[in-house]
Amino acid sequence: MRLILVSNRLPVQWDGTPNVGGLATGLSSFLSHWKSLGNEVLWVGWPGKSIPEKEQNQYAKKMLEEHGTIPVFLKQKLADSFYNGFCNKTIWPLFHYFTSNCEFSDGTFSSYEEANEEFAKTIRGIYQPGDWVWVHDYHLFLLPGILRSEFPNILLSFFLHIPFPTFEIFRLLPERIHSKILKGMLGADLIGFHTQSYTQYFLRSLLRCLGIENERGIIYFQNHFTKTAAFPMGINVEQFSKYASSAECDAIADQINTNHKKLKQILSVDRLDYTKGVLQRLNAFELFLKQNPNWIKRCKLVLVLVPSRTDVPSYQSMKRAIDEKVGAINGSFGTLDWTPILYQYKGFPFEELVPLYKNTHVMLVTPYRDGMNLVAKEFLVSQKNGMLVLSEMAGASAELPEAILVNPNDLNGMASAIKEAIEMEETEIKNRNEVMVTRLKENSVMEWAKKIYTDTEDTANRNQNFQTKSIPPNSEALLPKTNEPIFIIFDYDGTLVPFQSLPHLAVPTQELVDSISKLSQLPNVSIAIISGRDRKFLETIFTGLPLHLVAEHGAWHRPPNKKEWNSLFHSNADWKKEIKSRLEEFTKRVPGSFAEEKEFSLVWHFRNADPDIGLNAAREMLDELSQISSNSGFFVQRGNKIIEVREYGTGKGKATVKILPDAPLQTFVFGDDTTDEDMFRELPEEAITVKIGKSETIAKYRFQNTDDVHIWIKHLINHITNVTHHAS
Ligand code: GDG
Repeated sequence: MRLILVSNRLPVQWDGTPNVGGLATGLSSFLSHWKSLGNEVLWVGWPGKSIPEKEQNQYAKKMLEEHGTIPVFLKQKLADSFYNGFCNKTIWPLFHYFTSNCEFSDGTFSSYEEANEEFAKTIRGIYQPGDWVWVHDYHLFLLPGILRSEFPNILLSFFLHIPFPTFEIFRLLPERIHSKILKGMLGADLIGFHTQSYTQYFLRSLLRCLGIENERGIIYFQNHFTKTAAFPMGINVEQFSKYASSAECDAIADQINTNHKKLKQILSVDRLDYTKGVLQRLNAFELFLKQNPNWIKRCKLVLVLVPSRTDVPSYQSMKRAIDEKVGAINGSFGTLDWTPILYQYKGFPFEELVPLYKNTHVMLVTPYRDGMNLVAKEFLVSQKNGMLVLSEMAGASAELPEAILVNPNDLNGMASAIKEAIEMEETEIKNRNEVMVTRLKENSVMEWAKKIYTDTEDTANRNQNFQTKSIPPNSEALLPKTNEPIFIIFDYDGTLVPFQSLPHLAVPTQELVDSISKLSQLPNVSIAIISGRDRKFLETIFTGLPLHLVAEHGAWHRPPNKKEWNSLFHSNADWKKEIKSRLEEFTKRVPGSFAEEKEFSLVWHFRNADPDIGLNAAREMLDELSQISSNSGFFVQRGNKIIEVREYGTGKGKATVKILPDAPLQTFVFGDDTTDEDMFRELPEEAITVKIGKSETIAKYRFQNTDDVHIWIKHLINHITNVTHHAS
């Protein structure tokens, strides 16, 4: 299988030199493994520079041959507005909770859309069915949606490397932008986040911004399922630990250390960015020295800052502020024979970075906000006896609770954490690190990528199954095959009529009533309406029609042309009183919801409630009632924006069996809800079972909506009339 990896930047820069970053380094082991299984990899991305049009073919050829990469060519002006504009001035600050750094502009968003289209264009040129396409990060939110609309069966994953913010932050994006972002992401089969919280925030934004619900993290949107889940990115543990224990690493570590042998090393390694909280970290170090003068001349802070976005004015002024602070601390605490901060404004090769980690006693990873932070993990597998001080706001903190966790806004807390770490007993450090390292080994970057692949494939299979069941309503497969009598069963709400805000508003059109009437009068045709509705409602709606009516999920039956209702089951509804008062309590709490009482059941409706509050309360109710339902004579079932509590043994399935004549029949059954699955289950194998709508089903076929049912009824009438006509 071929993997097409898509990220804004390629693992090599425009001139072919490697691009330092978590993704390229981390994924290398997985990619080698993937290739060793006989698979191919193509990496699609922007080279980071505009390439003149006449050189593009030559350049693309060279990049493919030498690095297996496919460049996306963006004109300089577009790249500026897309990357420096919308990506770095809007999404990056907003998703890291720096709302005041955030700029909103329709112009840069248009460029963002255009750039995503350019990526799609490049992929269109190479994509072959069967490829796995894996899109990375916030630069390409719209790409999955574009690809899905062009290639409905594409196997497609999306991974977000930065945090997904809470709904209140996300909604700060103008509606036309945030809805496009969410819908774009939903084009993927799988959306991965670093943590459970980011996943929850995303799901909540979907609910609040677009009203889209999820079922345990699975979303159904535009005829397609998307799974969302947390996949904390790991590192290539073997690469780091192997090199860290090599003689070469020790030699370099020794060399670095010669001038400072007796000093305990505190280390900080970051790309220079305001999200990293570098100035605050320096303030904390200064406070630590003030509060603990005994550590003066006994420690040093190695501050590595990798230059980044150097052409952006705010980054330049941040750099100046850091330079000044380092100068001030070194000036006020330093002496001729001791400089507290060793400041390195540059990147180091891997061969020097690991020895630096290994020499370290205290590793400071204290960003204000960070999607994951791989430096913390790399340090842990490379260190000899070093303690990690980690910000609670880094995604990594969810996996590394044995580190000393700090709030980067709490200066005193940070200074105390440095003291605690630098003075911690060796055995304590070892014990804590051992647990974390074991965890990191189990969740390496290799496992991460494999899990993303298998989960994407699972969801794609689910989509495939779903697609194969879908059938047009006028299909031959849905027509009677023999001369045996026909028995048709329809559920009511969601099958014959669409849902409405209030149950009494869901009534059929005259046209539908006429169709059903016509069908019911054809020779050898019987029709049953089996619904959760009460007797009175069904009687009123279908007055005068020769139908079997079954009310309250099978509790009552009225045969065609009869006035009397028979009870199909015996009831002992002792449970109703207690449950009714519970439902009323929920109704008081959730504005817009209401409870409905039927003879053998109680229904709580939350269709008109705030979607978020309604859903949360429904989950709580389901949980609570399920706990007490055993041996209580009732059971609880979730329906479409309702929760129904019903007398035990009154299901539609059992009722269907009771009303079906004991003779050879061709049976057709239509239903949309979980309660209808009982009917599908109880019917003989030959029955034609049809599910209306999207959720999981055991039915043989699927219709998209109630319109399909209406078309089928008309189609059947025509078919029977023609057959009878030809026969006579
Ligand atoms: C995103 C998210 C998330 C850094 N300095 C040097 C160097 N590095 C390498 C580290 C590490 C990588 O860069 C940085 O990883 P981070 O995790 O900190 O962040 P990014 O990749 O920039 O950004 C972040 C990540 O994606 C992964 O999903 O964790 O939250 O913002 O691998 O080793 N490498 C070398 N010399 C350096 O000086 N060789």
